[in-house]
Amino acid sequence: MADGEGRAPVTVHPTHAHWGSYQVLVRDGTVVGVRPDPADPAPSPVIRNTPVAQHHATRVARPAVRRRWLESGPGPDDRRGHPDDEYVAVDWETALDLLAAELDRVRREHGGTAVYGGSYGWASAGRLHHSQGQLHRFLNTIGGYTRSRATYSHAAVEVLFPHVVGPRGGYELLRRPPTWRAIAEHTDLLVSFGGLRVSNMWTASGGRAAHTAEPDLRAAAGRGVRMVSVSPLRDDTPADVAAEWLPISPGTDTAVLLALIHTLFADGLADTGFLARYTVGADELRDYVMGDVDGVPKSPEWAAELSGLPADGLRDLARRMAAGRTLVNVGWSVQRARYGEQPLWAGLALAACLGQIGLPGGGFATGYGSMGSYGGGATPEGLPTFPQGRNPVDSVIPVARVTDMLLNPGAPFDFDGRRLRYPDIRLVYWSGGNPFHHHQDLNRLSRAFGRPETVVVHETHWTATARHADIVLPSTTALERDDFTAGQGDLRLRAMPRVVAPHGEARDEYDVFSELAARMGVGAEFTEGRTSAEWLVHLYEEWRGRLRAAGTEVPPPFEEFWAAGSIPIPGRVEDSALFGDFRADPDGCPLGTPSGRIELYSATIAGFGYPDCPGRPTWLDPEERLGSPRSRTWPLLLVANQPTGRLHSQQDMGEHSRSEKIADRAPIRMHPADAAARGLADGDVVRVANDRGSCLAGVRTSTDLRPGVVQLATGAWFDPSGAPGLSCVHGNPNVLTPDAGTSALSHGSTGQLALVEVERFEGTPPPVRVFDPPRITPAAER
Ligand SMILES: Nc1nc2c(c(=O)[nH]1)N[C@H]1C(S)=C(S)[C@@H](COP(=O)(O)OP(=O)(O)OC[C@H]3O[C@@H](n4cnc5c(=O)[nH]c(N)nc54)[C@H](O)[C@@H]3O)O[C@H]1N2
Ligand SMILES: Nc1nc2c(c(=O)[nH]1)N[C@H]1C(S)=C(S)[C@@H](COP(=O)(O)OP(=O)(O)OC[C@H]3O[C@@H](n4cnc5c(=O)[nH]c(N)nc54)[C@H](O)[C@@H]3O)O[C@H]1N2
Ligand SMILES: [Mo]
Repeated sequence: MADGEGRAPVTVHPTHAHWGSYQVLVRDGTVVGVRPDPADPAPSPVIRNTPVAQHHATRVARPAVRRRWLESGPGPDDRRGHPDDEYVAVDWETALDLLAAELDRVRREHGGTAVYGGSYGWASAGRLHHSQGQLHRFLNTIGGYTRSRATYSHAAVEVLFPHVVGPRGGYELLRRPPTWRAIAEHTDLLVSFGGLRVSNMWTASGGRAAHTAEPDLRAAAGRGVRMVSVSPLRDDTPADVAAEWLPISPGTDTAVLLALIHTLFADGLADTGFLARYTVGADELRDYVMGDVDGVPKSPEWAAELSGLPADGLRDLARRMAAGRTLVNVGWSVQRARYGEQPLWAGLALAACLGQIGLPGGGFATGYGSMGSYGGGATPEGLPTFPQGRNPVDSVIPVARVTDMLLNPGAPFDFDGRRLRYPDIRLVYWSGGNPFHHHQDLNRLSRAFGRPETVVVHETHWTATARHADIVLPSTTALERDDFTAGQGDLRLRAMPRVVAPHGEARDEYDVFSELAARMGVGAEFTEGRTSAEWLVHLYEEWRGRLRAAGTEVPPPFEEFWAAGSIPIPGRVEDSALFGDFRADPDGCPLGTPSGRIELYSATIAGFGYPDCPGRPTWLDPEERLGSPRSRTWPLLLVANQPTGRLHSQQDMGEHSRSEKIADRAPIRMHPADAAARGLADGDVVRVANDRGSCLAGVRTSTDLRPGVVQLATGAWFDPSGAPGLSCVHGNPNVLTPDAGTSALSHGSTGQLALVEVERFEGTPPPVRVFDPPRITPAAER
């Protein structure tokens, strides 16, 4: 109905994102507001970002080509990403002709290996229009590409655990841990390294029909589960839930875990029966922990020096862990640091010494508090999935080695027992990710992006990554197309009907790739003759067929699902024990490790001979920690964790995200004592710096941090438009973080921790310019 002023009526539309299901209010084709889904028990405030982001000036409205590339042709160019660089708007025909010809040139002259199509990133929810799936299928169809392996989230989990609990065990650790309800029922003590961060549980890949994790966490606490939060930030776990806060010095979890093991052995509390029956390497572990190997007992006193946690408290904690049903959780953040494999392996070893692996609500897990889906059940029969085809090119890098790859073509490197070489990349293709959000040492990444001959980016918005591209193609947002979504372990499959018309000339990736494929002579292979509407039905029906074959309850036909808006996902399971079958019958259900058991010592890993990842859990002293030699120059330890204002860098211009900023800058939290020592107060604009770069940020003091630790979450759009010597005026912590892998085993990202110094910024801070679009000339004026 029109309102009294004769304006068009507001309509209400359900939609679904990685941050949850919600309703979008639309008037006259414009998103004017949002409302939480009335059925969501714990909606995320992040939904408030959508109205501004959907129609923001930084939306990519038309295809655009960098003027220098257009005029000089492909080639290395150090000016990529320069804030004053200029683009020329072109029509779709021109853009697609240029791109098809360039892709064809590169594949003919250099082969598919020369195309980097890893394109890591979260993009938007949706089973069909998921950017990576679209791009990978397209690149496979035209001859293949260099791909990336594993994730920024938990690469060390993905590479280490197949060695120590077997491939299936590694998969189940991520996908089928005890549910929150099993914890409520069975667990006495949940000790979480990295806390149980409620804002992180807003998020799940593909979203979740309802935010169940926080209510389930509170219910578990209400039923008497005691929670110990080992973390530099008090508010990583809600105050009413955390029984105790152990304010650990970041980067020292392995020392603490080894000390807990030390106490179990020293007090005769280690479950030697379990160790003998279910593990190999317990003697090696014991000798190392007790100091027989290097003369250093890994005692609570030893760990207290490193971690800043009192030795008596650690000893007491180990005894309490042995006294009841205990679940050890190592959050993903803890492995996103140098030697990140070690706290995972040490956490598993601690749980093995407690002898509770395979018991309901006990043992080891990795991911509570990191993702809303973790502990929310599993969907073992899978979800409808867009097929990506086969990549004929056998060229791969660990995902976080992208800068190394671009800077060092041909250089050898070690990775999970293999010796590989970096390919010589001529064309970088990104769709649905923002490396200038997610990668470390952004100044180095920016130099690396100067090396390829061509950079192609599909984006909804003019991110810093789009501003490093030669060809930028405008993508629809999830609100502008028909799709459906569900996350791992989700409760319901949910339709995502289009809410508004595409912005400007934005197109669905599927349509763009269909046209490119046609130009390159493989149109029919890419589309298989289907429109995107037909693909939706096809994916759904194929999934139905799979469920039918598995003997699971069969969901209704597509039309019924689409009309209903959502349907329950059949075949969900809610487990209470991980490794329960192995515990019941270790010989009949061995793990897929060489020994068939849990490997506390791995001859395979030892055989790789990596100094940064030996054959058993080991304390290796990282550079980026308080008290290290490097900390004499850069005395504060920055925690660069996930933002509360948004998902990563997405919708950073939105209302909720901007409401957290201080003087337009990302907030940096500091202990009042650290602020006072530098003459700083709340609201001050500061320069955060180390030898890799510097950024501006706004001070917020808080006693919720361990002194010496400062916190600047990720996701402020990288803005290099300030004065020389200032890498980012907006507050992106990745100008400060180290571009080093966890180890040669998994090469995971180490973006969580970086030593820095903080000082007042004198004078008027340069304005944030990244929320203005770049300079774009209409084609006619070229
Ligand atoms: N320092 C530090 N760095 C970190 C981390 C950390 O802990 N510390 N965490 C890391 C982790 S765990 C992760 S997962 C990464 C996340 O890094 P990313 O996943 O790269 O971050 P996003 O901001 O989600 O990037 C997604 C991009 O896709 C775009 N997009 C959305 N929908 C579409 C679409 O339909 N089509 C196209 N073409 N584009 C679309 C968005 O505009 C956005 O720019 O960051 C990592 N970086
Ligand atoms: N709102 C929101 N939710 C998200 C995301 C988002 O961008 N926004 N991103 C999602 C993604 S892709 C992922 S992978 C997950 C990541 O999930 P996590 O990796 O668990 O998340 P973080 O927020 O990076 O880290 C959690 C906490 O670990 C603590 N920590 C840091 N270093 C150490 C350490 O050395 N030792 C200990 N004990 N604690 C430490 C920090 O205080 C930090 O707040 O989050 C997901 N959830
Ligand atoms: Mo992640």
